[in-house]
Amino acid sequence: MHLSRFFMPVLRETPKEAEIVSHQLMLRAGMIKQSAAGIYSWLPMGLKVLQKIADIVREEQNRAGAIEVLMPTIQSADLWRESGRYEAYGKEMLRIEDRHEREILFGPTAEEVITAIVRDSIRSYRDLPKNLYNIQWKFRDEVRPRFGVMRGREFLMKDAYSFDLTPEDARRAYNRMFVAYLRTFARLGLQVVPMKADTGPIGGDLSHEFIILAETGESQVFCHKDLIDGAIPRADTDFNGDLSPIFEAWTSKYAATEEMHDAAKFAAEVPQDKQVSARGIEVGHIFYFGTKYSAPMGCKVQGPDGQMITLQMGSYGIGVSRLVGGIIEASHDEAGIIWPASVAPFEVGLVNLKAGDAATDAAVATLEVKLENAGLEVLVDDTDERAGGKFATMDLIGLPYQVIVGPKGVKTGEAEVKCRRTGVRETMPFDQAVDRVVAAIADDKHVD
Ligand code: 5CA
Repeated sequence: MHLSRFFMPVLRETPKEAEIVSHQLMLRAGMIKQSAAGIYSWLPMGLKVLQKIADIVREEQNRAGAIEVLMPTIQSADLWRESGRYEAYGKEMLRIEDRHEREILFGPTAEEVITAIVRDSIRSYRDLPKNLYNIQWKFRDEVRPRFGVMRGREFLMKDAYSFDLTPEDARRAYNRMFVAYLRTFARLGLQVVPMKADTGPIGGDLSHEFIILAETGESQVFCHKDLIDGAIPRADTDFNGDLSPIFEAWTSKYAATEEMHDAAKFAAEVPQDKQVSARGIEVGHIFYFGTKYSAPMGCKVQGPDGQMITLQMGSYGIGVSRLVGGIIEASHDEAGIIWPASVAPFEVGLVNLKAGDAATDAAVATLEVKLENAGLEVLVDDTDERAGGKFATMDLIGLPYQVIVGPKGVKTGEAEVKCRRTGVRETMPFDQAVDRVVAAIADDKHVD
């Protein structure tokens, strides 16, 4: 992609309305544009990141055995009356009336929709277990939408729903999602701690929030320090096997959100030098709630000995659009964003320091082809802005590597390679620059 033809409306000034750094940087890097309070358009740079995050979430859901569906954004009020949640959900639900004066709503979550699907299509215990997920826009009429995409009103969520015959099977389903989440967040370049959490309007009594520790987090959290870089399960983990040792390893040490925090227990269980009390951003939340929806909605199947059994359910959310802001909160410096390679909108920024100079243009074109043939996504800065402005823009948008080519280097056949994260710059022959960047990106993306 050539910057001169792309659409990346960067801002030089920090917008006053943005309180936290991720919101400021997303606006400055031309990733999003607010359309109404808590509602955003995703511009190309933002959309690319959002899609890459969704793809990683999808891969790890599939690996764990979940199956993708796509449910509507608009749901019927009657369905929510079946579970008894229509009145209870309160003002966060956007209630709409259609032309026939039928009550509909913009879904804030999808337990009712999925429970009706499974109720009407699964008859026998032989069809279980099932875990169905979708990545779909949700709407919650938050009292105080703020921090850009971190607390929006319209936001993209991955929501998965598990259906099992027994509570023991449901616990296994819970563990599969728990492990999938550890892998998902690690691949997104995040250190995330699962913490005992309150279940709120979703319900149930077993629940974990997956939390990024960051100063701008909306909630106070408490945990054992060792959990901050705990062991990430490998890709070849057997999701049909017993995952409880992994669950135990991560949950035997203290970790709780403010609502679940027990100060006396924290003091007793965690040595003082291991006590972490910090702000956190919730990027995922998993729930086991048994028959809360399946019982009132009549979601049951025929069991092995013929009688009807009400299904055990859990639900598992990831804030896909919130993660865009969350990753920036966790990874930036004073010059701008520092994308982990796995979600970077482009992997390399190729800077032409003298666009219009035939020899420099030719060298840049050759490098572009070589990098793209190696499988990398390249953003070529072919504009006629001055060098200082180009460097500032590249640092702001945070691509993991920059390859800088000017007339001097062209004479000696050399380019400068800059690693955005470390800031280290090195001059080397063109081919070596390509090899260096290709190897470094592969290395950055690698998670066992
Ligand atoms: N049905 C369950 C699980 S699928 C559920 O809705 N869970 S939730 O309420 O915890 O939401 C799941 C995730 O969506 C949260 O962990 C959070 O990352 C994200 N999320 C929730 N509200 C917002 C919001 N207003 N803006 C952006 N992301 C949000």
